[in-house]
Amino acid sequence: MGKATIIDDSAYADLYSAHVNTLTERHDRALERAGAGHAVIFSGAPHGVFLDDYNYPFKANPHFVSWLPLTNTPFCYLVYTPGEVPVLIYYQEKDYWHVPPATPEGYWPEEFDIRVIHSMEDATKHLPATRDNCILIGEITDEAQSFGIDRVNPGSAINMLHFDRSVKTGYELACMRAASRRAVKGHRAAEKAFKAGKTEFDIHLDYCRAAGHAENELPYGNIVALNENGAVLHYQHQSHEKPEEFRSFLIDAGARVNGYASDITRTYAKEDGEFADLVIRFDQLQLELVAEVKTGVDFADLHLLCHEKIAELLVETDLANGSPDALIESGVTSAFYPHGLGHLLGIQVHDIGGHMGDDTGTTVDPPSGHRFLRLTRSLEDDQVLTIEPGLYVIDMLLNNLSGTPGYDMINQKKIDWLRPYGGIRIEDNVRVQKDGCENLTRNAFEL
Ligand SMILES: [Mn+2]
Repeated sequence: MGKATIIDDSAYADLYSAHVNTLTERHDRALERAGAGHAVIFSGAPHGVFLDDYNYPFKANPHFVSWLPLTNTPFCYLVYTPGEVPVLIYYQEKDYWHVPPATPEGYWPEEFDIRVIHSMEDATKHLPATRDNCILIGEITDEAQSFGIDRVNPGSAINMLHFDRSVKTGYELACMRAASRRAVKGHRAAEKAFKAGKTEFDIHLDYCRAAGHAENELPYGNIVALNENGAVLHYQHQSHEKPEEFRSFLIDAGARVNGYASDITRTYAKEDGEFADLVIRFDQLQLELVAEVKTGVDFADLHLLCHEKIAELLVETDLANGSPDALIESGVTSAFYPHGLGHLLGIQVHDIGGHMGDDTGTTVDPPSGHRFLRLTRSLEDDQVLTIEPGLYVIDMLLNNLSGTPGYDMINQKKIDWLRPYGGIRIEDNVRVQKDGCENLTRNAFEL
């Protein structure tokens, strides 16, 4: 991502140095556990398209981005040695086909000893001489890029870094608040475009323009779904066709600031009426779940609480009948709500480490019957995660209930009413605190 005009860098300068200190402590511990003296973190290499001379959009190594707000600089190396200023080997290709990476500037360069190189082979001069005392962190597809370092991504160090990364520094929180604000500009434009009767494709373009993102800079492909399309969880098209009737609109779209993502979903009704009321009711349900977020809560329990709330809502709206327990055990709630309540968020949209039990690499599986739950950890201060309950008419899953006790609990007539609206999902990004949480997304919408 280039420098965005809507972001004021001065806000980060005061926080960045403390962020680097936290990374320093985390890498000291990781190196100690790995029994190594240096961490060499590779920014990544572009991936070429089969039988073509183009590359896929570049995605930087998240370990590299955690140190530096550089999301578009391939073939760079960050060398960390405990007690020393980290060295950035900065590859500025001499290239007249492309614009080479800019000369380092902004709030971050003063934290590093920057060595600009113009040819990749020159990286070797700046790497620690004792390669067997190094670990390499990154995706290495060409042996030449490892410069003779044999220990690549050792679990002893990587697990610790992944586990720690869920807890955000003040700098990261500032970036993520800004990422929510940036996405909200897009969401407002998208809502307006929906109300004006635009196609999914045009709503998508309005979103990108307002968020100030080219498509490749988005943290994930926008989900822009009118009517029935809202029932497809990862609906991947943006139709150029105008539907005959506009009933509902589900948009799941985020933004990035300094490499940190937001991930926000909203659902709108075109007109007042029963579906609009259901969206309001669902918004309350989502806020009830957000209110449960605080330090020490087991996220898997929160996901199960969401199923209880969905069960109550199904009965209240006449979509199904039965006790909450019966609706959950028979798989009815899972048919209407077949994904997890949320996930860790950060540099990656589904940030790594959601199933980790501790920093050694043990994992905690989701509860049985809930294999899509991406977060099973006990919540800690300053973790950032999403809360995103959903309710959809997915005929494939409802039909699977056929021949089971659950089938008699669902009300086909009411489901027929809801089907043309697709579904509802409401997703906020929240920061865990001792006695509650900071809702980055709602705060951004209130501005
Ligand atoms: Mn999400």
